[in-house]
Amino acid sequence: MRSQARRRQAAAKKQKPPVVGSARRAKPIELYYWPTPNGWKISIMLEECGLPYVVRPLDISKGEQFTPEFLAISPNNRIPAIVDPAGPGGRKISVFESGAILQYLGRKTGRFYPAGERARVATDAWLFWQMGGLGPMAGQAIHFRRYAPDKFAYAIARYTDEVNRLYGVMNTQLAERRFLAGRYSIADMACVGWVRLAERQGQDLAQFPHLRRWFKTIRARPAVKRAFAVRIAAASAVDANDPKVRAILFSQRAR
Ligand SMILES: N[C@@H](CCC(=O)N[C@@H](CS)C(=O)NCC(=O)O)C(=O)O
Repeated sequence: MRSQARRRQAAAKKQKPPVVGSARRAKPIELYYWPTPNGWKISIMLEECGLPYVVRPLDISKGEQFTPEFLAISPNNRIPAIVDPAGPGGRKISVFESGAILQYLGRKTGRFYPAGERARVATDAWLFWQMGGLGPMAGQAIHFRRYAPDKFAYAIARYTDEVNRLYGVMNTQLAERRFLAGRYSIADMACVGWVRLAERQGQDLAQFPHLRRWFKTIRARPAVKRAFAVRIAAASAVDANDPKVRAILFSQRAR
């Protein structure tokens, strides 16, 4: 009897404890990050969900997005990307594309990404609207307004107008809803960083009162404040007029 008990005790010692609850979250998610509207989406979601994470700054002005190690995680050579040590089946997973990361974290936590089909469809629609519309158009508006070597009037007008139209779409949607898809969700998190840079896109929030109210509401959330407060000193020192930086960021072709 006694030896049987000893054997059981020895076997129990050998067995690793099941990984559950907070223990499972002991290993933080790695966030490959640079402080830009696409990067902010994910730091906001991680902060909102209270998920432990570590920031891995990836200096896109120095070309760190092209290292083989990073390309294995993010084949599009863009931030953000995450590595979650506790992915599906308890195994590590890496995810790139900010929209896919938001959906992944929403499914993982069950937060800010409603499970009910109607609410999920609305959330997806606004998330894809951001990914395919607001993000790319606002990015081009900023590029032609701030970074293009010449002031191409046609390009500036085209992208500034399109962003203006998109802001109008949000403003109309928000006239009767607190948030884009009804309740606060990953769709709002995807958009807020772009609206934060409205001025650089040639937009005045005074023209969009409902959008401005939405922006102020989200910006006041403690998690959003924490996400915006993540400082990367090297990023503030980047000089977009430095020819080396411009060659890395603005002349990319297939490799
Ligand atoms: N569709 C991508 C876009 C990501 C993106 O454009 N990231 C920029 C920073 S906001 C980047 O990494 N740029 C690096 C480069 O241009 O090489 C996403 O949403 O994740």
